[in-house]
This record gives sequence, structure tokens and C-alpha cells, in this order.
Amino acid sequence: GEAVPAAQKAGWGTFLKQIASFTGDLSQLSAPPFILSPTSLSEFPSYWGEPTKEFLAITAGQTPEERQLLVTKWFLATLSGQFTRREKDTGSEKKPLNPFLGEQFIGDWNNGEVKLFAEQVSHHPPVTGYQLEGPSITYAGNCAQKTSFSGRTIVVKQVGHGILTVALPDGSKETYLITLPKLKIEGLWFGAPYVELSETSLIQGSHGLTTTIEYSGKGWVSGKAHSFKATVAKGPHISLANALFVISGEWTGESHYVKGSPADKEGKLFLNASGPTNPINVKPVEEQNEFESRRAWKAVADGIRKGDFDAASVAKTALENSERQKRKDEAAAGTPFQTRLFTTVQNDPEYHKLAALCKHTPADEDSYAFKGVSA
Ligand code: 0T9
Repeated sequence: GEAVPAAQKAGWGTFLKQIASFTGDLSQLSAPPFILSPTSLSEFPSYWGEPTKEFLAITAGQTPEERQLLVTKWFLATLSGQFTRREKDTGSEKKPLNPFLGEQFIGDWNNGEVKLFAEQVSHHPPVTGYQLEGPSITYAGNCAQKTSFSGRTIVVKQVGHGILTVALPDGSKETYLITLPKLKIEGLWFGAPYVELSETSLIQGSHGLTTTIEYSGKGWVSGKAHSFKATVAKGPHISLANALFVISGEWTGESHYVKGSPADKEGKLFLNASGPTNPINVKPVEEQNEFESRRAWKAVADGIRKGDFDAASVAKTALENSERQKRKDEAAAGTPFQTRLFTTVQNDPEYHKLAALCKHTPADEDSYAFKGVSA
């Protein structure tokens, strides 16, 4: 563990042993201070909106094929934020704060042109629901994680999906199901965890086109970290022969595309994912409501940032105890907690329709519909 501060080496060793023998919810384990992030997991949906330009460009697509490519470009443009931002900013992946039930994260981009609403809709297991809204386009999703341990790697299955809805000029609607890739957390042994993506994820349009994205890392065919190959075809990808487009490269850097199935041609530039990012704008803490993440976690986050871990720990215990008390009170009063921004939707027909098109087995998970906010 060369990245582990000397004073925390023993703690890191204990933590690794705990992880190795653990199944279930990693967020429940307490980790040594050097690996703690002052940011809550409820903020992560903002990565979907950071490629704001790519998100807004989708509605300008003239044909289903063009829009399928634009949705694919936006999706790929979100990945470097989702999976390498913490490493880029702080040198390693960090353990995010575990959101409390009903925690909210709200913000916008381009002076309100695109808005984000996120809410922690479940605490055990942790599930975040979110909605991204722009002119004539919304993206609604939910995300939970199932973790297991394999060798020296944490394997994280993302449970959840997103549905992008585009309002077309003729008044009709087009939808896209986004499934989420599996991730591996490597570098744990050295105290410098980072994320690599693996296996496949899908983007299924209601018009019948499917993007199948296959992820690979160091030591795979290309040998390069953070690599992918995506095919756009009618239906889920089986062979390269039926592909309308093939896009390949690195989701942290450049990718290129070719029309039709490629020989070895590199093709034209599809996306450069290493450009500047457009961070979300969030109200100052003083103006936030009491359920908003940065306000609720302020004392904990300040403690972590200043290196005052005793203060952070006292504040965190206070927050957790107060949450536990609320659940007890609700149970005693027979009035279970109600989410404020989202409602649960079981067996969302849109999800099942799109999942059938790409032969994705719908997971046994709920969807969440955004209720809107009364200003
Ligand atoms: C949804 C994303 C997700 C959340 C994070 C696994 C993880 C929590 C979930 C899946 C976002 O859209 C994308 C990116 C990163 C994922 C996190 C990486 C990570 O390590 C944590 C887990 C819970 C840990 O903190 C493990 C402990 C620690 C030793 C690793 C730093």
C-alpha cells in the first residue's frame, strides 16, 4: 500500500480484509480517513448532465439513426466524469458519503436550461433516483449497486437503468433505454483505487436501433485502459457484419467511427472525451432546503476537507442517529417515510418494451417517476 499514509497502513489492511469477507452493502463499512470523500453519492447523477452540449444536441438529430448516434455520443461523454473524475481530481477513487433517505441533490447548467433533481429513494439498499431536464428532452433513471469481491478487485454491478425521452417536432416521442456497465475497482492493494469498466451496456431506441458497447481495460485485446468498442445496429449486436456504425477508442479520450463494418480503418473522429467539463451549478448552502446534500452534510464534509476527522465523525454520527430516530418515529406512528421528489413505479411499461427490443432481462427493480417541484 504505497499510497497509504504511514499512520493509516494498519487501518487500510483491516479495511481490505473486511471487504474481502463482505457481501452486500459496502457503504456500511467504515474506511480509514485518507480514502474518505466529502461528496455524497447523491451528487453523482450530475455526471449525466456535464456533457451539456452533447445532451442538448440530441434533439437536433434529423433521423432516428442520427439521434441514435447523438445519444451514444452523449452517453460515452458522461463516462470519464462518472468513473475517472475522483481519480483525476484527488489521485484515487474515494469512498463517497452514504446518502440518507430522502437526501436531495438539485442543480442546473447553462443558467437553468438543463436542470437536475436527484433523491435518495432507498437507504437500505442505497438507491438514487434522478431526473435531468432540458428543452424537449428528459433523462430519468435510478441507480443502485451490488458489490462482490474477486481476488484483489471489488466488482460492482450497477442495478438500475435510465430512460431518455425526446419530444420530436411532429409531436411524437422517442425513448431510449440506457443500461449501466459493470465496474471493477482495482488498485486497492496499493491504496490507490481506480475504476475500470467491463462487459457490455446497451442503448436501445424505441425506433429499433441498438448501440452495444463492449468495455475493455489494460491487458485486454487492445491492451489500453478505459477502452471500448460500440456497434450501432438494428437490434442488439451479434456480429460486426450487421453493424451500421462501429465506434471504438477510449472513453476517457478519443474515439473514432466507421460506417458499416470495419476492416481495420480507423475512421473519423467521433468524440474527444478529454475536453473541458461543465460542472453543475448548485445553490449556496444557506439557500438550500434541509434535505439538500451539501447543506445536510456540511459539517462532515468540512471536517474531511480540513483533515479534522474527529469533527467529521461526530457530525456523521449525529446525522445517522437523527435519521435512525426519524425511522423509529415513523414506524411508531405508522406513517412510513415518503419520498418527496419521486414516486415508485412498478413494472414501467416503457422500460419493459425497450428491454424486450434489446433482449435485456429487466432486473427486478422499480423505476421512479419525478413528481416535479413546487417552487
Ligand atoms: C453511480 C458511479 C457509481 C454511482 C459509484 C462503487 C462506488 C459507489 C457507486 C456506480 C454513478 O453514476 C457512477 C461511479 C463510481 C462508483 C463508486 C466507486 C467506489 O469505489 C464506490 C464504493 C461504494 C466504495 O466507495 C468502495 C470503497 C473504497 C475503498 C473504494 C475507494
